[in-house]
Amino acid sequence: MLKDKNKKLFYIGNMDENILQQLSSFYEWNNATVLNFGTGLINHTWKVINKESEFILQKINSNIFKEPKLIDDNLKLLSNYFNQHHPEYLFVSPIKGLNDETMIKIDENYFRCFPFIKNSHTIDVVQNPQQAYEAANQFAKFTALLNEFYASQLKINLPDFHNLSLRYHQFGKTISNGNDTRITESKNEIDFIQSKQLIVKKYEKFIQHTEVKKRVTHHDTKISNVLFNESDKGLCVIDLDTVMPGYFISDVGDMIRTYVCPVSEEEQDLNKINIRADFLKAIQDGYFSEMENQLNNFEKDHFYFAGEFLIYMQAIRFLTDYLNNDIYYGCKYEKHNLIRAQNQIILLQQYQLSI
Ligand code: GN1
Ligand code: MG
Repeated sequence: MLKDKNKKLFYIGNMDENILQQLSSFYEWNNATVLNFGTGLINHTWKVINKESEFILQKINSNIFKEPKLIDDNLKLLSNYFNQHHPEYLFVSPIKGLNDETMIKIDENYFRCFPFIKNSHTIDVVQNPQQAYEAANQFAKFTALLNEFYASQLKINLPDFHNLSLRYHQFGKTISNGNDTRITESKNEIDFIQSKQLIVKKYEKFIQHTEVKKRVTHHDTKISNVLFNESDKGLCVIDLDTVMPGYFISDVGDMIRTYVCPVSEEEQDLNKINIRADFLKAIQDGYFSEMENQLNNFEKDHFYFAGEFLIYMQAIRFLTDYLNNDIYYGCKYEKHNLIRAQNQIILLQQYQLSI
């Protein structure tokens, strides 16, 4: 806990005290309480309670987002578009600091601060099909409202983020260059990934098809990236750092990956993994309620494939990271990324049996 003579900041989180003092002058916080917030794997997030106002403060992981400025540029483009064309849409933009910037650089750290939307909440695991419907509807609405927005204006802040061919290729390199002990230990998982290479081929066929369109895509559609109101109606989507031009299978796929199973990728008891068919149906209904008219038949035929694509890619990403000594996702216990990969492998097997 930290207390300063001039500015009172009550700090209960894992941030450098000196950085926090500097930030508080950009945002004029006084008498504020700063708490750890959220469950994201990449960026660090805090909630700041300053008198009557509440904020979400986020530090961008610049090991992953090499040019954090690009995120800021994209948010500005989107915010301007929504203001002009859909002013009724709740688009949560970062607020300006006293220097008039929406991104504050302190030493080598990049921060931004969002207003906390009153009476909103997020959820970590989807509990009922209605929540799945609402979330899918919100992600679809986001893409649908941006139909006329020229997607290729957006900066590519994570090149090849959902490029499955490249992820598979990187995985292939890692099984010869990675940590030898871990490679031997992960033989079953490596064999499994290789046995499903057909998914890569299907992905390549999909993206090469002339009718497949690139649209504004969120690329991280887990349920915790949707704001809900008190009656569990979706309000809007958040965590827009990975918004880039992309394919609808990325967004639908990550929803399937994270909503159809009653437990998350963090679950270590793999017996708890199963597919909830009614939740899958809810994702489809929620997504199509906004996007059905914008997708062509070829795309619609790949609705279920989206789940295979994304679960498989996430299994590859966790396993590759394990074999690379956890450099990307980090880990909270030994074998964390191996268990995450096993979790996604079981999920993929069960999903393929269910469709
Ligand atoms: C990362 O940080 P978070 O949890 O929002 C990752 C996603 C993965 C997810 C797996 C930039 O998202 O792609 O699906 O972890 N984001 C990045 O939990 O790599
Ligand atoms: Mg995210």
